[in-house]
Amino acid sequence: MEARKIVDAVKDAVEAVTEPTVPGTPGSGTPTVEEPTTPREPLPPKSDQGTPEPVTPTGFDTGAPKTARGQQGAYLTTAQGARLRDTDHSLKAGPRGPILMQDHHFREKITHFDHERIPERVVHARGAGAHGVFTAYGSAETITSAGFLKKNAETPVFVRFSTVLGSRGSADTVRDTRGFATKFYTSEGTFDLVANNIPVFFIQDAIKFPDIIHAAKPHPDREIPQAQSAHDTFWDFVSLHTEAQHHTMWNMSDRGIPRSYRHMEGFGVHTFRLVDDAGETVLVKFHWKPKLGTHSLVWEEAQLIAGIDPDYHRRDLYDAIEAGAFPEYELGVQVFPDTPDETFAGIDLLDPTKIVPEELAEVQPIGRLVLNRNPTNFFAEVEQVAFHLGHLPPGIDVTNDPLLQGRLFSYVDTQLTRLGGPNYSHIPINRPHAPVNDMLRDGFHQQGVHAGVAPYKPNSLDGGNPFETTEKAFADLPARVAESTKVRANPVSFDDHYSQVRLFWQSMTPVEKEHIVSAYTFELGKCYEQTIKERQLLALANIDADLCAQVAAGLGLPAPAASIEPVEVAPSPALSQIGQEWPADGRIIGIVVGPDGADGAGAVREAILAAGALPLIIGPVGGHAGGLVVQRTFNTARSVEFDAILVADAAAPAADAIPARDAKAGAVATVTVDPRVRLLVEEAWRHAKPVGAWGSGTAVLEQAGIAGTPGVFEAESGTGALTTLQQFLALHRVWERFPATLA
Ligand code: HDE
Repeated sequence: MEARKIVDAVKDAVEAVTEPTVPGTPGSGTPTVEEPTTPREPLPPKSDQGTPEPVTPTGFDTGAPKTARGQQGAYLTTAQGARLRDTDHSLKAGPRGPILMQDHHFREKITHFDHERIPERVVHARGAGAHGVFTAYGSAETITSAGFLKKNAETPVFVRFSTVLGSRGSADTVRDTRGFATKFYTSEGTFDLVANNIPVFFIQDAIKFPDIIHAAKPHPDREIPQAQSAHDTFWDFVSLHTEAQHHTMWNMSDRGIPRSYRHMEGFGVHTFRLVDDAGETVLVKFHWKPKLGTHSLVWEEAQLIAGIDPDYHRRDLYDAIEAGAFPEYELGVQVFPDTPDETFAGIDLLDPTKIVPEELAEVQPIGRLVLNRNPTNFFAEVEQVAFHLGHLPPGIDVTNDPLLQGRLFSYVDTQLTRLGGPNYSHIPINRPHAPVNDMLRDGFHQQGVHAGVAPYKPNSLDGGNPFETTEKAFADLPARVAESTKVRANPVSFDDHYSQVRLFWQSMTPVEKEHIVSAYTFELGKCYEQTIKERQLLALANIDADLCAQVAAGLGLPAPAASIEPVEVAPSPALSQIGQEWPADGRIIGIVVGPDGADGAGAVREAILAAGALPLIIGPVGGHAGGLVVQRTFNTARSVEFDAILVADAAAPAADAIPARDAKAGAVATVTVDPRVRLLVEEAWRHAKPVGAWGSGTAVLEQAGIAGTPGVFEAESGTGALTTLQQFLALHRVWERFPATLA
């Protein structure tokens, strides 16, 4: 498995007794203490990094080496390539004099700097991206003519994950929807699957998008709160516009706080239409299934991480790729007959607030995505990538979903401002890998040097070139449009706002239900207006009386009665995240050692690496502990960084611990264990993570008062502890530690 490859490299590095290669090391070389002054070639990129393919703006392979970008050569130059003697001092009239207007280097440097920022995305501003490859299984060949879905076809991709509400610098682990947008550079034209980690959306008609986003973004007067839905305007809108209730419950569930981008499903949300070689069509919904299973944070953990490591999800993605634990997802489709009513099992396929339960239409796997290269430059790749639902290759088409139809307008429109004009497809990350022969000319930032004199059709001056064709061409399907009257209205079938929310609620396990109740109670508890809370309780009453009663109790309000008769629904177990076993690839395990290391800690570290997970040694201070390199100290470690803790030493207070006052210790600790280590295991325990110990480390479990509880174990040796730990990690968390009260 790929996870092993670089994990092995890490191992080799450790064996060579140099510092271990910890994912996230910034450069590809070891810096010197003195400023280097001898001219030298630039350092190579890090081995985990990739760049967009070197193709021209018109999609041709340039044959240029992939590294021939950005900095080249030993000497600093101006933007025009003239070498520079000095970039540290402006040109002045004497050392104390004013700066001279003549200083063209100063002006070029500062002017360019002044314009380094571009507008952030109005939604999905905060993101992280990676390159990868998509390999088709061939199972979709019978339903689509798309070449990239033919058996074993390999297509380069770029994926951008994102949150929706926050600004570019906001924290990763906020409660929010996540974007999962994939650009497939197919040889028949780029395909963008611009998906979310939640299969339904807040609204049914694109014209409501500014409303939901204005409601969910920070309040316009004070611009708070940042990147979260726990505020009055959000709940004001969703409680009035009740078609938002389904998406909102997904947000309130554990899906709103994923453990990582590697542990997230993705959904195309809308129904798409696939067309085969004979022109026959089917309707489909796209699903991404993560190899590692869907897995979430717990709320307190998410909140702590937002402060301790706001970059948690990006770091996880980049570190996992660098460590060789390549994120993997399977692409699947639910397939429906393309009937005139565009309905399946009574569910309107054009309503983006509805799912089709997997039990009714199985998700059929059609290919595998592996993310295997980090970006080389965030701005050039992750920031400038531009997705659009209209990027469709032959074989994939849209439907009349009114949300989808509006998106077909919005994405191009937004790029015009964000990327400064109509030529954003010429930016390296957006360049198609299919030959481009369009007749789009000129405009800001034109990168193509178009030959010919006749960019119009028909022409004879350029020999009539380029020509229209029906061969492998995108076809606008002759889909039927019902004879109708112009109206501003939705189909009647869109009126049911509650039955599928109830379906979701009833498909949850008791512990998941408990999290949903807490999330509603927390978010509504943060609202100031009583009316808004009461109005949202009315919506909850229409979803489920128990849910409503629990939330109302937490808010100290009476639970209202339902205003509609709740419908009976058949639960969909596929919606739950709990109850299966998953690989533990790339999970992070902290190993607490003492000043001299600990018996068996080195062997456990190696065994964890060999299993494709990431061990981090936590020692009293930096440097070495026994033969081990300390990667986190008692001072720098915090439980939320780890999926599990192994304690190999009794962890006496380190020199810098102030047991009675250490801010991280909370209450005064009984002092034979370092207060920060005690906090580490206590928090891991609160967050339902496995905690194991061997040797003198078992004393820490005793002192933390958690010994003997579910998921807390003592072992004879380090390797014994690891075996038990793996069983717990496969289940993601130790939920039985906290018996759920809800049935
Ligand atoms: Fe988007 N959305 N969206 N959206 N969306 C944007 O495009 C929009 C919707 C999604 O990583 C914007 O380039 C409208 C659903 C993702 O670059 C903008 C409507 C789904 C991303 C836009 C929707 C999405 C965006 C902002 C209602 C899930 C991030 C910047 C009709 C299926 C892409 C940009 C990236 C980004 C408009 C609804 C997913 C403004 C009008 C439903 C993953 O064009």
